[in-house]
Amino acid sequence: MLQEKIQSNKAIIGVIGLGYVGLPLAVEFGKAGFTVLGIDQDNKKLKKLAKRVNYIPDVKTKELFDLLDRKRLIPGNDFAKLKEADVIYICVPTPIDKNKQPDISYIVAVTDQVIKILRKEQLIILGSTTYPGTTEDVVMPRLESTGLKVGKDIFLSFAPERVDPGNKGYTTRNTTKVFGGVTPKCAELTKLLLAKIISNVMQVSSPKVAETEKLLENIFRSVNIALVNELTILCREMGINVWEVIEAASTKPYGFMPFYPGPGIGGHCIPIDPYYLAWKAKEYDLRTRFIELAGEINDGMPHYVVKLTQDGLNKFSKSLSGSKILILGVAYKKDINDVRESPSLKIIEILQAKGAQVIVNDPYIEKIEIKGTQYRSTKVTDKILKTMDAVVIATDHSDYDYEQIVGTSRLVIDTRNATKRLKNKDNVILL
Ligand code: SAJ
Repeated sequence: MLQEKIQSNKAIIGVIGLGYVGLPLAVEFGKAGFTVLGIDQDNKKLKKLAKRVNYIPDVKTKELFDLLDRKRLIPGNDFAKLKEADVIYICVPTPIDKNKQPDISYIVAVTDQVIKILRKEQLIILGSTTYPGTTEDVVMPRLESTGLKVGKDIFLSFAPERVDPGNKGYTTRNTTKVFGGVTPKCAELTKLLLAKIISNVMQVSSPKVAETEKLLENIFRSVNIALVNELTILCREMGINVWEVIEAASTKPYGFMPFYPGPGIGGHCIPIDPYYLAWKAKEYDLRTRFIELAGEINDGMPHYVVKLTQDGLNKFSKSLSGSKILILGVAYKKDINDVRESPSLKIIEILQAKGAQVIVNDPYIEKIEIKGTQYRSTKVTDKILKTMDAVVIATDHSDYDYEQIVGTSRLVIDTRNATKRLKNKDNVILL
C-alpha cells in the first residue's frame, strides 16, 4: 500500500520545518509529482509563501511559485493535516544552548504532535542533525507509545541533510543522501522515496550510523578550520604568510584539502553539530578533545580579530574606545544572507563593549540588532571609508570593491584574504 503510493508518486509527503533544509526538500518532492504538505510554526515563513516571497536563495523562485500556484506544495501550520500524509519528513532545528548542550526540544515537540495523527502505513524520516541514538531512543519510543509498531505498522529512518548554502554546483538533487532505517522494511521504503528526488542515495546499516556520519562531516570541517586558525596565529608571530603556506600545501594532489583561516565560524551547522557528539561521548566517560579544542580555537577568533584591530589602531596612537570602525560583512560566509552564529556578530559585540563606534555594511542584510543596539547596513562610499579609523573585512562578499576599500581606508583588517590581488596594501593587516 505505502510502497505502491511511493512508487506511483501518489504518496502525500509531509515536510515539517520549511527552512534551509525543509523547503528545498519540499520543492524537490513537489517537482517529482508528489503533493507536499509543508508544515511550519513560523507564521513569518507562511506569510512570505502566501505572498509569493521566496526566502531561501537556494530554492528556484519560479519552481517554488509554480508548486504553490498548482497546490502541489501546500504550506500551513496545522499538524492535524498530516493525518493524510503517507510520509512525514522532520526538518526542524537542533540548536545548542549557551552552555553548548544539545537542544532536541524541537524534535521532541514535533514528534509529540506527530503521534496525535499517527496511523498505519506512515513513513517517518528524521532529517535534523542530532546525536547518535536520537532516532531509536527518543523518536521511536514516542511513536510506538501509540501501540503502532515500527517496521510493521509504521516505518522510521534517519536521513540527514547535506546543504551547502550558496553552493550553486551541489543541490539537494545531485548531492548523495545517506540514510539508515530502523528495520529493513523501513530502509526499503526510505530508499524508494529518496531515489525519487535524489540521484544518488546510500543506505547504511542503521540510523545510528547515519546520525554519526553526519556529525563526522561537520566535525571534520570544524577541526580543520581550527587547525588553520591556530596556524595563522603562529605564522604571524613567525612572520610567515599563512595564506601562502596553505596555497603551497594545496599543490599536493592527494592527501590534503585546504581550509582557510577566518574570523571564526558561523552557520547553523559547523559551530553547533560537533557538540552533539561531544555531549554523547560523556555518557561513555569519554572526552572528544578534538571537538572541544576546535571549538575553543574557533570561538577565540573574533577576539583575535579585535586584537589585530587594536594593534593596527595603536600604530596611529588610537585606542579602540572612541574609534570609528566599519565592519564589512555580517553574514557568516560570503554571498549569502544568513547571519546565524556569524562571527561578525561577536566581533561587533566585543568592539561595542570596548567603546568603539561601530557601523556595518552587508549587501545581503539590511539590519541587525546586537545587545539592544540596532545596526543598519550603511552604504560604502569614499566619504564613509575616509572617516573610518579602521575597516574590518569580516565576510568577503563578491560585491565589494576591494580596490576602493583599500585605496580609501586608513587601516584595513582583512580576515578573509579578500585583498590578495591588490598591489599597494601597506595599510592592510592580513589575518
Ligand atoms: N570557514 C572557515 N574556513 C574554511 C571554511 C569555512 O573559516 O576553510 C567558515 C565559514 O566562513 C563559515 C563556517 O566556517 O562561517 C562554516 O562554513 P561552511 O563552508 O562549512 O558552510 P555551511 O555551514 O554553510 O555549510 C556546511 C556544509 N559546507 C560544506 O560542506 C562546504 C557542510 O559542512 C554541511 O553539509 C552543511 O554545513 C550542513 O548543512 O551541515
